[in-house]
Amino acid sequence: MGLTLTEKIIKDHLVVGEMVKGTEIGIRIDQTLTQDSTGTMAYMQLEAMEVPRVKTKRSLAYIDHNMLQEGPENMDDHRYIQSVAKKHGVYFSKPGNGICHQVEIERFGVPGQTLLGSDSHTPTGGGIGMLAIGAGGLDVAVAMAGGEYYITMPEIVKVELTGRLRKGVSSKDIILEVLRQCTVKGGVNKVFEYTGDGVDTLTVPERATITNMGAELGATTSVFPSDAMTEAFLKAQNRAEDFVALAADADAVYDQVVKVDLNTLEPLTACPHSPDKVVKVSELEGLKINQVAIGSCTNSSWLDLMKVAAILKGKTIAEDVQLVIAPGSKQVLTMLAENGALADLLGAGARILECGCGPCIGMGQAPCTDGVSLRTFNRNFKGRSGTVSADVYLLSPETAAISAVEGVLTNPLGKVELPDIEMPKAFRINDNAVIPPAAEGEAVEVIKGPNIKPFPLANPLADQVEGKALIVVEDNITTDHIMPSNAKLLPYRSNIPYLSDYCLTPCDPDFPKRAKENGGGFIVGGQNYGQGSSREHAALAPVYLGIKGVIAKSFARIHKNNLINNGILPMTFENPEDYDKITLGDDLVIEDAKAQLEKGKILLKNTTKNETYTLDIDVSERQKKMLLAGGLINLMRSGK
Ligand code: MIC
Ligand code: SF4
Repeated sequence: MGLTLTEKIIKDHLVVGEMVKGTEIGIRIDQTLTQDSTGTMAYMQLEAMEVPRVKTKRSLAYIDHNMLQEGPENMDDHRYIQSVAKKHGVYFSKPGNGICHQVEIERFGVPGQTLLGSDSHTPTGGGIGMLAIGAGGLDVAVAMAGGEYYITMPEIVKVELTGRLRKGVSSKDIILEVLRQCTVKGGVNKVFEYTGDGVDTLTVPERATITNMGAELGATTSVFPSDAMTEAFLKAQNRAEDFVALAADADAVYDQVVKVDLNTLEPLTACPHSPDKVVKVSELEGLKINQVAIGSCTNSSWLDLMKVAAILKGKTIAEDVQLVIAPGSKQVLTMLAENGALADLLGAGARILECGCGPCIGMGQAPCTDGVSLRTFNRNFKGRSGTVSADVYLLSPETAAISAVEGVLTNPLGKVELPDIEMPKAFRINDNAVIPPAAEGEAVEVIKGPNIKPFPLANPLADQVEGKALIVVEDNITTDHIMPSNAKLLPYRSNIPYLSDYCLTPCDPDFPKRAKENGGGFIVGGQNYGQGSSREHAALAPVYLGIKGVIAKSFARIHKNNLINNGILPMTFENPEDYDKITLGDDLVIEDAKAQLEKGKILLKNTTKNETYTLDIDVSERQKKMLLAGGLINLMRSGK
């Protein structure tokens, strides 16, 4: 029986367990990446492990999120990350060099290697044939220290692309179609592997758009084969030596099949407030808009912005529309400047932002009150743009650009005449914003600003775990709800005590106060609790507030791991109807918690209602040890 591409890469990296679906396996990690808003915690955790030099083939620290420097906090974080990277053997990508995932594809991604990143969109690397996975900072710190990364051996979904996209339809529409079919919880513990003759027609940056937004499926990752397109891209990046041909065997067996016919695919958009609320652009055509934002790690490549420039050339954006564009990298922006496309963007009235995440994470450019914002990004959760009343639609660069001109949501099919844009034979290469680590790290001084506070640690698991239900929330709660991020809060990513006062406040402004007054307790959630960002802060802030367990109908993968790594019990209802029986303020008790954890079944007593619910705690033996010790760092310190 043949192997899928995913299985081949896993087989090459397997260090613990066997490739049996649904069981826990440990894989060796070749490369890691961090970004600034998760990086400070990850490097503090690495420091706590007392490992002098990273043991990966390459580790990179990018600065791309916290770039609005209103006070000293963000640059203090940059300085800390730069110094700690230099000391411990990590390459440092300076602010302005670009968004981590875009730069990784351009300059560092190697087909067939594994990449672990403290950012949920790390799977972007699947566009160049890597097995690239997003994780919490602590897992990335462990990988830097040479430890394996644990995943559930995934089911493999075959996504069969047939035909060729029409002009005006783009790879963003492909991933929106997959999201429409599979939803934001359809990918948990699955890898989406792209096959079919349609794959041959897609360039690496187009593939990267798809693997990037595969994160919104909740998938472990997504991957494309490494083929002639990959080779051409690597050659053009002057990295021909990194190429290796990779594909699934012809007789590979898949667990699920998803089909997309590129010939008939139409421009699509994800409506507020979820990336899977996908409809055809034609169904909403004419919707009045206020803002268009082009960029993010999904759609900020040279090819994307060349298409935008071609649409905007010689035109003027509509009077009532603001258009902002954040190019994905210094390479992209330099090439647009050199070939004149930048002048076309500026000529049409676009505001050019620096190369970084910017508006995608609410770092500026918040829309107006009740504003309609069209974005080429990957997430449109309520409030993420910085304006709670705004409606954000996710769509392709082509749809965004033509709509900016028309002032209303416009279907690019038939409306735009795009020229043939050929991929460059040679990209503009200048890696002078990537600072290599010191040859000898000992002498390097790590500089920590006053806003950088130690991360909290949970207590070892008690025999009796008790507390109130401090909040009861609905399905699909994101880590943006649990630990909101915006221009005001991002500067405090290194300061959990400060951030904890905002924990879950989009759901209930009184939650932090209530948690503190009661000395901690439980969170009760619905399906897919913790989807979205990998931010470990969504576990660290609850640790600081004394949260002992989260009881949900189901969990998103990265957040569940973050809870376990930090000593919070992730429990699911055996009987989902029990969710409805718990009300805010109920007193909950787990007796004999250690023994119950061992069994993997927990009886939760609701002493207010005099009821008992059966909960599952689906964790491996390795994870049980962490939960008993109060998290991974405590476990390591105890030497067990
Ligand atoms: C995001 O897109 O939500 C982020 C900001 O990149 C996060 C990381 C973070 O919260 O710092 C992610 O995707 O993991
Ligand atoms: Fe940055 Fe947005 Fe990509 Fe997250 S999704 S890495 S905030 S560009």
